[in-house]
Amino acid sequence: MSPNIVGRVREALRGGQRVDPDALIARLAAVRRFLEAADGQLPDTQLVPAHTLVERAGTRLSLSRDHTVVALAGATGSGKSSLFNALARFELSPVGVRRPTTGVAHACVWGPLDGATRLLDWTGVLPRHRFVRESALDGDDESALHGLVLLDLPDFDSVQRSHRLEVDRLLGLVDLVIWVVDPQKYADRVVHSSYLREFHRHRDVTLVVLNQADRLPPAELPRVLADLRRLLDADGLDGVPLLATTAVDPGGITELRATLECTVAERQAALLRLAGDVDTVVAGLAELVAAEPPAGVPDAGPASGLNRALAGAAGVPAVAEAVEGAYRHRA
Ligand SMILES: Nc1nc2c(ncn2[C@@H]2O[C@H](COP(=O)(O)OP(=O)(O)OP(=O)(O)O)[C@@H](O)[C@H]2O)c(=O)[nH]1
Ligand SMILES: [Mg+2]
Repeated sequence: MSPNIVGRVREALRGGQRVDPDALIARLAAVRRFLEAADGQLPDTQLVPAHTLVERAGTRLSLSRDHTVVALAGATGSGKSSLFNALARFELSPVGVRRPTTGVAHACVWGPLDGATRLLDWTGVLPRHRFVRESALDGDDESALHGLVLLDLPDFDSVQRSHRLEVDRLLGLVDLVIWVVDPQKYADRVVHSSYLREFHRHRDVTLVVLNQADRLPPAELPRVLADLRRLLDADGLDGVPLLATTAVDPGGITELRATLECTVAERQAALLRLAGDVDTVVAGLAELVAAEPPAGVPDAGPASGLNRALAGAAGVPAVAEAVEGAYRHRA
């Protein structure tokens, strides 16, 4: 892969932005202040996403920041386990003809397991499905991927409810998602409406691969990639990196591997993921505050407390102004 492509993928993955950990922590503290100010003022049920975020972000940031947790997600048979094994260079996760094959998540850690154990405990991947790639022991040059925790997920469109639950749980935790689609099913409605579209605020930590590229006549590949790009744009995922892969050919994952090397080296994915989560929560809270002022006097103490906290959480004055405007209007 040329340095140019690596650079472009890297730029696309973080939208040219870096997340400053202190700024992120300050925004999370502001969400916490908002929740304190909103206690008893706004309906509890509407505050659940913000409470969940504060809890989850606190845990993720307290666990290893040297690791990047990346999930392979997609429909059954798209080739998630095959890509997992190809990246690990070992047959770690069974690939089968029976569908669906993978029922619970499998994990592979590059580098020493010690530092990643608590992180893996948090993801809930069972110890017997955890594997280690440690270059010092196996002699391969895997050092560029040190810090990667790769997860092979079950199928998200599964006939098995337990598979879908496992996928949804893990998609809420991981730092970056690689969506694996194949030439036959890349346009399926459920992939786009139930999943990809939901991730539009996480564009910076989203990567899409068209796997099984070898099954397409070479002349067809650009057309299918262009069609998939059009669908991704419609999902609100314009600009996300889109790569073609062939899991059954060692040369067919070169770009994907190089992209993961960049991602791991930058150590930004966890922060970008959480920043996207804060954006999502703040957008929901801004609507809520604008729609429902606290009981009693609208712009007195509690209201300005909420505004100040939300402004801090938003990290952008525009949201604070919009919220303040809504209060003034009601007053
Ligand atoms: N030709 C070709 N076959 C592939 C490729 N990737 C996967 N396959 C085959 O596609 C089938 C499904 O692959 P899996 O890796 O088990 O797919 P999966 O996404 O993990 O499926 P589930 O675990 O059921 O969700 C297997 O027979 C693989 O050998 C590829 O790039 N090219
Ligand atoms: Mg599988």
